[in-house]
Amino acid sequence: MKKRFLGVLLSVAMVAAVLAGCGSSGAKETAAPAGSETEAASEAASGETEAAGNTGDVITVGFSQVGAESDWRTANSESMKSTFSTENGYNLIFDDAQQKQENQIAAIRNFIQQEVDYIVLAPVTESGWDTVLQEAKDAEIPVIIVDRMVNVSDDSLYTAWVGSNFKLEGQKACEWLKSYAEAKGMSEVNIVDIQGTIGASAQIGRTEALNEAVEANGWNLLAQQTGEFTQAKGQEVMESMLKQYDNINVVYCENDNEAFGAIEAIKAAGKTVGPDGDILVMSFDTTKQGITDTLSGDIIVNTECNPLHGPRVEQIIKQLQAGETPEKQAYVEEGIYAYGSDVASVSIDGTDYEVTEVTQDVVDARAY
Ligand code: GYE
Repeated sequence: MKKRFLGVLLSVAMVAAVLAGCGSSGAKETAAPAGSETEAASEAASGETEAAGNTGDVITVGFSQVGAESDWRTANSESMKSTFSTENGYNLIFDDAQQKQENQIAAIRNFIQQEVDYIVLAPVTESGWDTVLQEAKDAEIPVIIVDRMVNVSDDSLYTAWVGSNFKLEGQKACEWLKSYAEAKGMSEVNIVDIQGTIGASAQIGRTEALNEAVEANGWNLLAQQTGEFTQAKGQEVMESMLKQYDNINVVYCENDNEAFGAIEAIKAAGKTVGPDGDILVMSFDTTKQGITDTLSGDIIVNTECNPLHGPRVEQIIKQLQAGETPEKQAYVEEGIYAYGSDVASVSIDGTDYEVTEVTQDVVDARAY
């Protein structure tokens, strides 16, 4: 008797779990795009999903992620996955585009076919989205852009965006360098720029800020080349720059992983990094490893770029679910982290931004 009752309960739970995998929109059972993971579906298959009281509440989110190029990206993917979990009432279809826009476009078309409730897009580059976003709009699926921006002719092609002010990040880094160079009496700034993925907002903003600072301060910009936000490419590019120029004293890496690669290349070439070394390494992101390298001085300044967008995107979805209008564009607040206390703050367009000296406590507090 007891056994039979349990059996009935189990099958009810399994049916509910399978239903939960279908999403509230009654999504058709079409195949997920290649590289996609459907959380609820896989958990339902393994029988892990709890019986949901009201399966109609499950929200299906299709997330097109750029790739897995950096520590920042890993932290960002984890934030999205832990927020849009089955336990939190979501069916997340996660697609890794391996840094290719064509894969992102294919993923979005699949999400549309599957009639997901929301499409979330972390776009690899800014341009080239008009057609596919129009398709999503025609299908009446709200699109939320996260992290980098899209450059579209019509703003109504997306519902909301949340991410960083990449130009401001670059300005903070450059103002810091200007003050540091003054404080240290550096007679010349011979700088090279290892850029991010060309055409990505994070690259565009950070490069633009550097170009303006080079102009304004009379720095010597020796070379500028993409490292595609990866450690391997960062190392390769730094190696070749070191071969070409023997007077580099600053490298502006547009993310932490490029900085890790650049540091390897500098050390392999028999040169040193750090406050008393041959080359100052600048970086962006402040991931755990990045900030650890800032504590040692290997990275002299690291401008924060926050990857924890999961809860921010969820907030937008909650507002939409409640019939509210989320902010069209929202910037995340970010800090500046440096080795030592030579520069206390920087000022950009009349606003002061405090510089945090990295200590072991700061490193310990960094979760990703
Ligand atoms: O800085 C980098 C990542 O778009 C903000 O992309 C993001 C950037 C981040 O690969 O590490």
